[in-house]
Amino acid sequence: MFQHVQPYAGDPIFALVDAFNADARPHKVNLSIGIYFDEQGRLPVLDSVRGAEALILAAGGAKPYLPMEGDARMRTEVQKLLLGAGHPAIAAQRVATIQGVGSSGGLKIGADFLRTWLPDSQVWVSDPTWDNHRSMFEGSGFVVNTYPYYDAASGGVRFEAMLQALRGLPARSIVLLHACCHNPTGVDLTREQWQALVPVLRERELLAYLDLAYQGFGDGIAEDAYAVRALADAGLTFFVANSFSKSMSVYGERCGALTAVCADAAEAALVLGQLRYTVRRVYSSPPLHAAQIVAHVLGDAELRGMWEGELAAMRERIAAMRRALHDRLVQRLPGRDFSYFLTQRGMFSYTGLSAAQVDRLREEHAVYLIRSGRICVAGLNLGNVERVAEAMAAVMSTR
Ligand code: KET
Repeated sequence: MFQHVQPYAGDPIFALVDAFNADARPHKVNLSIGIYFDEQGRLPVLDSVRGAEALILAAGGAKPYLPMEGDARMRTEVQKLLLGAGHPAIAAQRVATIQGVGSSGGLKIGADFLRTWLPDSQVWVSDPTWDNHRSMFEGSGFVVNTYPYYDAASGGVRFEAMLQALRGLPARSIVLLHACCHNPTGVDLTREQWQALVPVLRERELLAYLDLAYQGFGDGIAEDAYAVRALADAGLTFFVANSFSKSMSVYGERCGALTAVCADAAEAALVLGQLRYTVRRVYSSPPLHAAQIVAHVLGDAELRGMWEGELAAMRERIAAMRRALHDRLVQRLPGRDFSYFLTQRGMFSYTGLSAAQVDRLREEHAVYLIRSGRICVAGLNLGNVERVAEAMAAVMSTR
């Protein structure tokens, strides 16, 4: 029956984590997967999340099904977090949100919905992007193309080439955009560039699909939602999948959502209906615990304040690690430009290391990163940054 099934080579990110876990060298360093580790190298449990879980337990712990679209309080809080409380799009009821199974679940439900309702469209992702974007949209039956994004020469965005590519797309093309903290490069559009993108999206009738997986890890909660708010302010119709995996350190709980900002309330109701139906056909309804955590952390004033402080601390520690790695590399390899570590945003940095250099880092130095040269800066701490800088300098100086 299944002898024709093709072997699965494994996911490059998860496979690297497995290899790291199996590595017996005590000095090994994990800079692979996008997970925030604290200064002690531990996966933190936030006090705000512990507080939410205490409230959930105290409430008695009944476990009913959630509706297909998820928990109402969670969905309302997500809209306020993305758009800002009191955004006119929310008041106009032109925003439809479903709870996801992580942001991946939201992305995928959105992809299935779009495949049904925009069957002639193709998808365009940044070059490069998170590998799973392509897999997910191809899995939904889309042809996935790339638009120019990262400029290796300058370490910036090829913005003119990007705009030109988008200007040439057919109407209703789906354009996947990283709202902040671009994965894998750490290089984001500026506010001016987002504003320059808006008329192109509108005039070419493109559907922006924002991925907001790292809200709060760039410059702040509201700051990192700039793109979402800019598109909503401009009256565009667009999708945004957002994640709490990183921002609340709740990876395995699968906390996330999908939001469609629509033209008006009637359209939002239609979209919500079909998103619910898509959910019903795939996994029926989302996880209860995830919804309750997010609803409490965002909605209870005390927990919210606590969370904002904890998120700021994570953001600041990552920024400090960027500086620490930068300074140590500059010391070791004077004359080279490492300023990209300081200007890139979020958990990731694109180091420019070749796949061969990445292999040497892993094999000779027990430093694990993705073969694209992406490092997860949140895996650095004061106990390992020296060693990582030394190892990087060693492989960089023998190109
Ligand atoms: N979008 C982006 C851009 C992203 O980097 C991730 C995860 C997700 C969505 C999925 O998040 P979640 O809400 O947990 O479903 N990225 C890291 C982990 C992974 O590959 O799954 C990573 O790039 O390492």
